[in-house]
This record gives sequence, structure tokens and C-alpha cells, in this order.
Amino acid sequence: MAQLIDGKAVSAKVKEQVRLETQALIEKHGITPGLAVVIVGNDPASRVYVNNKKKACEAVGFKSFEYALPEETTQEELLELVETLNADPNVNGILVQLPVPKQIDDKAIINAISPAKDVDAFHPENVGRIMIGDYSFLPCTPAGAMELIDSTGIEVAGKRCVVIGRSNIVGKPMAMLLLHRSGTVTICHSRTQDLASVTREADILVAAVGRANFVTADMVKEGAVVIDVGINRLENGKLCGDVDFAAVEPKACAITPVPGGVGPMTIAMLMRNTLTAAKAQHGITD
Ligand code: L34
Repeated sequence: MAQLIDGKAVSAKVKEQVRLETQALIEKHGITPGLAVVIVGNDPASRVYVNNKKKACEAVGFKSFEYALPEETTQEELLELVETLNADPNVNGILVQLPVPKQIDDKAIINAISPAKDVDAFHPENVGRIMIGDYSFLPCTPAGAMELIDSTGIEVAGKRCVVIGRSNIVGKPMAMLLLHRSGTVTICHSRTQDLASVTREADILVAAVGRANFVTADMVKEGAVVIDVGINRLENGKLCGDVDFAAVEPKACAITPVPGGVGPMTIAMLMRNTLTAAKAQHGITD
């Protein structure tokens, strides 16, 4: 029986800590962190995630500013909003929920967000800082996954870590965070030959592929820590991860569920990043 890594419980702890620090920031300095979340179009999954972010803002005591723009919004219009938010002192963090509709180039949007307010840590300046280990915030999903690994008490240093998936928002930064912790890191992807032989070496296995039940029991080493970043919606409307949970769970020493694993952590780390951004913008170091 694997230890079930409870993302909801760990995220609640992180949010409680952020709430207390926010209270102190308000009392001592009169500063309330503000997060602007921009959603373009009507993707139902994005809608759920953005609502969860808004609720989290309320729970920790932030101001939240939501901008719901229509599906046909042009890139120029979105860039204009980003510029307005960049200049707004009440807004400490800016997040444009991805994906954006196809007429908008997400790179252009990410590049336009002020790096100091880029609480996703997607801007090239922040990505570069992460690469050299000189960062003030980390991308929320990999940072959340790392908190979940830490919650198991397992030491990353020296361990074999395998990340499946090489996206800019999860796979690549996840590998970098594990490397910063002195893991021995391998990134696998669609062109990897004999994938199972590589993933079977992993003491820590992170799945970020975006395919339901992709990781099967034969791909997992006995006693591995398994972190499932996938959120796939099945035809019956149910959420399901990248890991075949029922088959893999008996082999793992610890495993995250979906839902209730990495998803809630993404949001908790967003709260932490927004607090960090607010403090930095006001030159507060305590
Ligand atoms: N800009 N775009 C930007 N930043 C992000 O950090 C995200 N991401 C990903 C999609 N696009 C983004 C999110 O917010 C994924 N993501 C996200 C956030 C929250 C949850 C899942 C994904 C979440 O709350 N998951 C719940 C279940 C929610 C449900 O019922 O659908 C869970 O327990 O996993």
C-alpha cells in the first residue's frame, strides 16, 4: 500500500501560511497583495481553474481582479490589458490563463507581462533565472509537485528522477528543480526509445504527458514516489491523471491522486508567488 500524497491537505497548509503572512503584511505595512487573472474565451476547464484561483485569493486575503474576455478578443486587445495591469500598482501578480484562443500568440502575451508581476514564472527572464538557480518565484505546477515530493520526507539528492514530458510549463522546469536538489534527472518524451526501461529506473517519477492512464504498472519501480501532473477529462466527465492509479498504487511507496494532488498545489503556489511578488514590489524583506 502506497502512502497517498494528499495535495488538498498540503495546499491547505501552504495557503494557511500565506494567509498569516498576508495578515502581517496588511497590519505592518498596509499592503494587500493583488492578483489579476485574465481568462479569454469559454473553455470550461479553464473556467474551473480560474474560479479556484479566485476562491484561493479570498481565502488568503488577497484582492483578486478577474478579467473575462470574449473568445474573439484580439492579441492587441489582450496586450493592451496586460500593459494596463503592468502599470497598476494594486496589481502585484498577473496571470493569463492558458490556453488562449488561436488568434492570440501566447508567447507574445507572456513576453509582455512585467517579469516582476509574472507569478506563473513563464517570462523568458524568469525562465532564465530558474536555469541558473537565481529566482524569486518558480512556476506553480512544478513548485507544487516539489512540495508534494518534500511532504513524503524522501530526500531528492542522489536519487534517480525521471520526468515524462518536456513542456516549457511543466516538464522542463520540473527537471530543473529536481536538478537543483541534486537529483539525477532524465527527461523522457515521445521520441524516447524503450520508455519503460527508463522510467523503471526512477526513484521519483513525475508524469506530465497529458494522456490518461499513460503510466502503467510495468513502467514503475517497486517503491518509487509517483507524482501525477496530468489532468485529463474522460468522456464521462471524470478527471483522470497520466498514471493508471489502480495498477501503479500497489507498487509505489507514495503516489498523488487526481484530482486532489498536484492541481490544488498549483493554486497554493500561485498564492505564495503573488505574496512574494507583492513584497518584492514594495521592497519588503521580512
Ligand atoms: N497561465 N495557465 C496559466 N497558469 C497556470 O498555472 C495554468 N494551469 C494549468 C492550465 N493553464 C494555466 C493551471 O492553473 C493547469 N492549472 C490547473 C489549476 C488548478 C487545477 C487544475 C489545473 C485544479 O484545481 N485541479 C483540481 C480539480 C479541478 C476540477 O475539478 O476540474 C484537482 O484536484 O486536481
